[in-house]
Amino acid sequence: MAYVLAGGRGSRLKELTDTRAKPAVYFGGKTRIIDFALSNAINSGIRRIGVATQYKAHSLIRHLQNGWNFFRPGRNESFDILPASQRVSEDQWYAGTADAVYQNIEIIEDHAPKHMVILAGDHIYKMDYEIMLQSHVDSGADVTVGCLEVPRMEATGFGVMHVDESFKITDFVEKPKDPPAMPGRPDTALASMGIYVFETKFLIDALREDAKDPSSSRDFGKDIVPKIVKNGGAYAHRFNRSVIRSDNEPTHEAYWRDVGTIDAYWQANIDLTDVVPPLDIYDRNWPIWTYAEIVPPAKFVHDVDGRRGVATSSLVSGDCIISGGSLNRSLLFTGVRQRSYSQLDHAVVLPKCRIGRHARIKNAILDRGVEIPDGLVIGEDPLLDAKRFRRTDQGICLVTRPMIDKLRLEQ
Ligand code: ADQ
Ligand code: ADP
Repeated sequence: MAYVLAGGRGSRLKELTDTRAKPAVYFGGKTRIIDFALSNAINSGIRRIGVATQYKAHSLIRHLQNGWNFFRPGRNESFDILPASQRVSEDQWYAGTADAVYQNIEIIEDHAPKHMVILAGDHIYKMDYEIMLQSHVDSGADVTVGCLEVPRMEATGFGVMHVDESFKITDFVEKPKDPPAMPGRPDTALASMGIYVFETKFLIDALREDAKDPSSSRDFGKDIVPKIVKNGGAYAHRFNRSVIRSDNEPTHEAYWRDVGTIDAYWQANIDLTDVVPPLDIYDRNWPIWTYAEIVPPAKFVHDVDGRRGVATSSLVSGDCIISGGSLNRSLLFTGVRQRSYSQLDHAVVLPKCRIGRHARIKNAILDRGVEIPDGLVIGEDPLLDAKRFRRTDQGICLVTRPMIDKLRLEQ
């Protein structure tokens, strides 16, 4: 059984997570972030899935009900959406990630899976969990922690570990200020991906034990995993470093992104417009499942001179109409309308946005349903942008509906 933790706040994504949890944030043109973990589970052959939700869960739950409701109990399949504060007591939310599993122990016992794969619902990657499960069985570990190498200075936000030659974890620190390096590699640290494999019985015993400890914060990374490391039962599983792309070109860097900040989110989306992107979403052997509305094709209409109405190096989803506008290195989600003489450059445009005539937008993220007034310019005047929108130090502007409403009132 896969158990997906999807309750985090994702507060570093600022206004993008004002109305939706991070796992429900749109990514890659047609999908949402959580679709990656769920698709990995499906593609790995897992047919029992639970999703623990908490903050701002409405958009997420609606997405799960629309798109992930195809499991058949009669074939030993199940899909449980498990919102916080509704089962054990009315006012008790999930204290931490371990508590989000602990509060649903009865549901897990009901399904009686032999193993549990605990996943995070907020990372972009493609991974075969069966290989990790096999390595868990082979090593006889109590817990197997998915891990990858990251630059040491970026490891402060992760669980960081040391392993011996057999990949047994000898040391684990959650979010260290000064992350320990890998032996002989001063600039690299081995970071936890926040995904774990347990035998179910072991996991339930560990959760019940942890629940008795009043000093515990009920978190996998802070409490459960460090205790098992102390007892010598934790092993690391290195995320596959060489993957074969759909065009049979092997790539050697395993793609995994947290997309936890506006800059990282913008970059990971824009990366998809590369000639050969590091993340292949066209791989028919590893489809990313999602809920997709039934929509007509994208349409391109040229302007009177016949020069505009074009997209270059861009991804354009269904139901978009580019009528006399142009876009380059941009990604349009479903149902965007872009009108004459407007220009998009390095723009991530979420569903149902409208781009008015003569608007020019560069290095920006437009949240769902934003209507850009005729002639608005974004990405050319840093001071003005910072006043009107959420502008990052790297110069990326996040634009939301309330920001545009405010702008209209002022003008
Ligand atoms: P963090 O990144 O801090 O560390 P955390 O906030 O614990 O992750 O969230 C992990 C996952 O659980 C996320 O998918 C989040 O949405 C979800 N979640 C958080 N709180 C929840 C709650 N109360 N109820 C339900 N779901 C919840 C973890 C590990 C680190 C590891 C990183 C990798 O602790 O060791 O390095 O993930 O990103
Ligand atoms: P602009 O103001 O940028 O010129 P419009 O929105 O008036 O753009 O649309 C121009 C052309 O785009 C229309 O004449 C039509 O061919 C096409 N178009 C616009 N909206 C639709 C629609 N809803 N369905 C089909 N085609 C459309």
